Amino acid sequence: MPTPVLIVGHKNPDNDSIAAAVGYAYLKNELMKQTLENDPSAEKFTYIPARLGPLPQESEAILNEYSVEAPEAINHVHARIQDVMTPDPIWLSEDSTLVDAGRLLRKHNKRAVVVKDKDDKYAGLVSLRTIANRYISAMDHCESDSAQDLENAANDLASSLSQSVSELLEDEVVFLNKGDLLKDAAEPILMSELREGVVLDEDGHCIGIVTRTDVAKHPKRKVILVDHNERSQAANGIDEAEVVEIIDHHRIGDVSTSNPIHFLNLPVGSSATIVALQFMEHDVEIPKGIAAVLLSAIMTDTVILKSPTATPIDEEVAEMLAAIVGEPVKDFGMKVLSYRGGDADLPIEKLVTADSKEFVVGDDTILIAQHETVTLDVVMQREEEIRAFLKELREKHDYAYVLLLVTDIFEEGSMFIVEGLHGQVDRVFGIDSSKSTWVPGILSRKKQVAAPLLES
Ligand SMILES: [Mn+2]
Repeated sequence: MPTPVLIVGHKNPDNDSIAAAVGYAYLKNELMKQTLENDPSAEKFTYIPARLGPLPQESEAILNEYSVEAPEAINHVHARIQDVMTPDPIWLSEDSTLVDAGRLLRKHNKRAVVVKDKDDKYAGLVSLRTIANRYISAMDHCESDSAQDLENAANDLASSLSQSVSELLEDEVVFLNKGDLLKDAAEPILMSELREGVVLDEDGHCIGIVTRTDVAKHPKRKVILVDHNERSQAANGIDEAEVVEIIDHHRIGDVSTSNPIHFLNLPVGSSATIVALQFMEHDVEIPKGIAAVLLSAIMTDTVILKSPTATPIDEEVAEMLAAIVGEPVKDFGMKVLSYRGGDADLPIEKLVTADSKEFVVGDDTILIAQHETVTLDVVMQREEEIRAFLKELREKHDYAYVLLLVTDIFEEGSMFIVEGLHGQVDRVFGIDSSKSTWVPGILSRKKQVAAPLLES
């Protein structure tokens, strides 16, 4: 069995955390295949992409569109029963005899055998201990060493051999679920006389056995972190896990490891960019689906390469991936952002106030809000609703005016929507903002809008 290695992004995952996990798991599994071709005896690992929360809308859409499997949802990386159990334990049917049990235990050198009922469900456990007790109880006949007593004991033993196992089931068995935390299960197992636990599934089938030796192993789950390297953002139980690699593009945080690891952190626009670079470094071909997933994350993390965090490396990688996908970068990016649903369904309050700031101008207080978009027309279809909300805000907080900039990052300009006394805005920008007005070149609220308004 290959050792599983989880590849997981941060809590509350964004598209980059999903994409980097999916892409990197694919690459690592390909590299594992290559390793095994060269050396079949090499240690085997299987890389499993995982996520610590729901799929973002755009991730779900892209994964579906390109038929790429979504990462598995997990809640933590604590060691679980299933990480240590011996799966598919040896078993006997209910009508088996003690002889059958003894043979099986000897053959497999085990301490216990599962008894199944006719529906294949768990019926009980026969252990060496029960068998030994049965054996010893036959000695009750040996009150003396007389030939008669010994013969009685021998007869009793002989009859026990044909006894059904269902009469000899252990009564104090510890039952476990495969998802139970190992640390919670350890004590009951160590305390039980049997010192083994039985793992049942929801339907009552026995799927594994955990011995006290298994519990004592304290296995650490292996984890590769992508798109984060801070404990606060990492899976619960991260301190108990073994972080074996980190791929990230954020500031260096506080995840620590006991061994040197492959820690790749680059100041680029997305973790997906770094994953794509790793494909190139290892000369592994990127399938179309994986290319689409990675490109989608560059698109969302860098807002189609328009964000100040986007670098020339992101641009190059995006072009390379877009060539594989067979769509121009910008078209693909627009598609991904449109999957976010965003502008059409965004609650009005979020659209207006998610990025808004009050400023004091003389005796007046004003509010300048900004909403960045790639679908200006969709936003402007909601103009009436927006204006009603701006009016409400103004009355509630007694602003002189409220200005919403709807900034189109492609057209590189902003639509000015003003409610209230718009004279100042008109003077400073040379416009008539009694109705919504497009002002080209305005992208920065701070530098290009707030500053001149405050200085006027
Ligand atoms: Mn990211």
